[in-house]
Amino acid sequence: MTNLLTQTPAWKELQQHYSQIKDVHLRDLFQQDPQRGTRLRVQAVGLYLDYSKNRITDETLHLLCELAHQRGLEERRAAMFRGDPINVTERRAVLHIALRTPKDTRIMVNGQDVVPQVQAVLDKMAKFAGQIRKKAWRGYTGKPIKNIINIGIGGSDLGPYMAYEALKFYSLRELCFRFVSNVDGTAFTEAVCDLAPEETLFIVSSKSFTTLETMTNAQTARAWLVEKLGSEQAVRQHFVAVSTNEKEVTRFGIDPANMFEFWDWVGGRYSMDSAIGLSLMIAIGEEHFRQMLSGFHEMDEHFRKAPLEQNLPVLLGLLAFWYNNFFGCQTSAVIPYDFYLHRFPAFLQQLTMESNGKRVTLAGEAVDYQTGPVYWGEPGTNGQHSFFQLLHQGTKLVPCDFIAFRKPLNPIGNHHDLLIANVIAQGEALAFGKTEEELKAEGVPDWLIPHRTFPGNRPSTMIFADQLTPRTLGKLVALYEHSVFTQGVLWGINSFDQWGVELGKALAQRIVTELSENEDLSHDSSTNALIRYYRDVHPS
Ligand code: G6Q
Repeated sequence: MTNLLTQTPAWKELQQHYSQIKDVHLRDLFQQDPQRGTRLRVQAVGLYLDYSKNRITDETLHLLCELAHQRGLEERRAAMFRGDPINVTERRAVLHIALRTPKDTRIMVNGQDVVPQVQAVLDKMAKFAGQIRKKAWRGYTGKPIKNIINIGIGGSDLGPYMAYEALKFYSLRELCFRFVSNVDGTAFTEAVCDLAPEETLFIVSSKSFTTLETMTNAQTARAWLVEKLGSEQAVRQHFVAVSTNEKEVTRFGIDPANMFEFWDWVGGRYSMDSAIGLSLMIAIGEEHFRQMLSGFHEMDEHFRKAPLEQNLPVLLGLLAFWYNNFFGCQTSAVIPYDFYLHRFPAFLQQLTMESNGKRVTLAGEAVDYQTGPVYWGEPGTNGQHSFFQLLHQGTKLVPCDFIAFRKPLNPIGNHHDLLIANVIAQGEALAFGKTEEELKAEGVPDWLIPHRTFPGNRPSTMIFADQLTPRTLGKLVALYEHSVFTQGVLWGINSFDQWGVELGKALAQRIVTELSENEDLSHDSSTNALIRYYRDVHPS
């Protein structure tokens, strides 16, 4: 089934359907059906998904669901939940859903129930987080820990960093959290420049414990601490690890008792609810962390059980697919109208693009259709004063997801009304625009009319929830995880490997020695010249 997307009957029907619907305006769709705004929405698991401002009809949805069915979405979903090794290129199960499943479920991997292991690590995390929060964990000089620095990159950084920012409202404010990911020495320098080492804990988060950036930063952190505190003995009280690699953790000098484990069936970008979320648990406490997990689980269950037409992640995935593969949209914007979610677009970029930025099918054949779009975004209302111009009047069609909450966490004056009025207004303006006639009626002079016309018919989806809580965040992340999965199934690709990051890594290893050694260079002329230009100020 993998390479036959464009041969499926539903794809062919969708092509025909697309040619009929592609120029239909949202203004007409809304006029023809006064109930559209309440009919094309789903309220489930505490989220309100309004997808009525998308360029679809009932027929589109029906055909897209049919395509999902013909591409085997239900079977693939069952295979994931069962723990089958669906990450075929790495021969691994894909079981982030096991990280948030209730204690009494059984999920078998290679004949072993993984749920007790997950629960044991959660308990261990909770104990440690509690010790830090209650000041029971002491540093080398006997002082309590005040600063927590997560060292990790990619999946070992973006999730915990995003979630910490998202749930800062619930965090223990007397603790200071920082996230160091970049190998650029500035990242580490700036993170520690105002911190006392005797009050600082480093969490080295790395599934492999071999990642260049993370290990470089971890060694630098270790040297900084040992130099300031004057003893190697200090490492044990100031470093803990989150990893699958006990051997390397021990070699680094971290007590294996202070290693928080996860497993090869948790992909990096799907790991924020594993021990990779240790910094988050210290920040928000065990109870809130567990609430977040239950939010994830609620969405997992909804994804597993709800009919496709009523299934939030499936709908989101189908819409993304529709614009990507039929309207030819190259990008998709995600605009959270909540300042706490300011890292959410960056997190989603990895989740979506590392997962679905693939050019061959599961069977290794080149695809003859587009796969994952570019995701980008910024919080509203800020985006309105920068790139929204292009969304409204540019030549590109960019479907947008808006995320908003009914109740603010920080109610002051009428800020929240203004925020929500803006997000609702943007959806309306994008969909309906402003016509020549309307402008004329307002007395706009003829020469200015083309400049002030908004064509409309620009799609957006609104995800509305009650309030940004740990539980809601869990639901939102799982919503996108399963939307990515749905899209990957439609395209017949492996959403769970990331071979595309390997080549650059290997070349960097080679170039790093060439920068400092004066040996002959055998790259292309541009690469050789760049290396020589750098060597000029760093003679060996
Ligand atoms: C995510 C990727 C990647 C990974 C980082 C860090 O899905 O696998 O972003 O998370 O490369 O890897 P380590 O956790 O092994 O350091």
